[in-house]
Amino acid sequence: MLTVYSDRHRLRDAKMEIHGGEIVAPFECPRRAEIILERVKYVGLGDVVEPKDYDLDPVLKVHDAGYVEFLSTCFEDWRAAGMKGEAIPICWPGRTMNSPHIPQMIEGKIGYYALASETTISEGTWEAALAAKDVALTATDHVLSGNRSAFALCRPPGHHAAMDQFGGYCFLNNAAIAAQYARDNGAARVAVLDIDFHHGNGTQNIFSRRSDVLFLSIHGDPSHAFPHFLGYADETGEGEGEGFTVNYPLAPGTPYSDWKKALIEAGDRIRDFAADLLVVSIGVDTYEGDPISFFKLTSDDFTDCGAYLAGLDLPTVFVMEGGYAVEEIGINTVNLLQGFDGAK
Ligand code: OKP
Ligand code: ZN
Repeated sequence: MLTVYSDRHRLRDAKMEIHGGEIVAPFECPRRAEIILERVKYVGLGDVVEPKDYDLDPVLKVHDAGYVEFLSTCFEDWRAAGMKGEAIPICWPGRTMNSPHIPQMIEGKIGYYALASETTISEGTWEAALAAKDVALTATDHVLSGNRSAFALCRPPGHHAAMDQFGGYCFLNNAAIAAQYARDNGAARVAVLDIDFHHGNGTQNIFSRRSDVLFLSIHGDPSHAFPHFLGYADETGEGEGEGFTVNYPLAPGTPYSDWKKALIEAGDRIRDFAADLLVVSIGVDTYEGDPISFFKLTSDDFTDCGAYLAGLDLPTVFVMEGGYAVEEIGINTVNLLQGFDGAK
């Protein structure tokens, strides 16, 4: 399988995250992508190529223009306002303050465009997010031109990024950008299967009113896990998109045997939908050793998962999302991709 990788991901190198009431070094760190790349090369998964450059058009198909403008200027605006550290939201238009007004002052503006406060916007974050989008689009073009699969080694991840909100380590929604690009370049029906431990609230937000993109997510029950407010089984899509959002929230301690039942149900839904192309938001924070998650998948389970996905027999774009057991992230991710390749 081809891997698309850019070392511009290193430009996303935040110094802080708020976690457990403390300021800690971010779980989502450059080393994650380096270790995955090392493993790709070590096992000889396939060629590794640089991304091509794409403009903002595919981004603006799924994200709000004001949001994209905000992301591109946030860090300089923050510094211009005299702030010393990384840009971080501390105040939101919460449930009792919903308003269409967008503040001009950066502290208000960042709150308007944020859905969580663990994630800072640091110098270089926007450039890294742009590169991640190029990685996802290059992998998608590879599959649209007739190849069976490609691996977009994206960093930072994307699936929590909504039409106009960042958070959960995500800024641009790489998987949604890829799915929309596939729609605009020959695929009439696209399925996005999100197997990261966390619910893909951003991808759901972007496609919830659409019947041409089926979104499915298997994740930690939001009553016990981030993103806390979305990912329940009763979210099934809205309007024309009713029936095209499918959520599988699973309990703390879920082992692979139960996780796979949800995977098989999701696979059946993808078959019924008759997708032309599959985007997999691949997170390996479902691993038993993940420091911020609560499923019990083993390294070998990822191989089995990859083999199952190959059985869906669809052109498939893998888009990297989470996974925070950094020493094992390469083995777990590449096991899944090798499982897919080995099953063909
Ligand atoms: C991003 B991805 C830890 C709570 C979790 C955000 C998690 C974002 C995960 N203090 N905070 O889906 O892997
Ligand atoms: Zn995750």
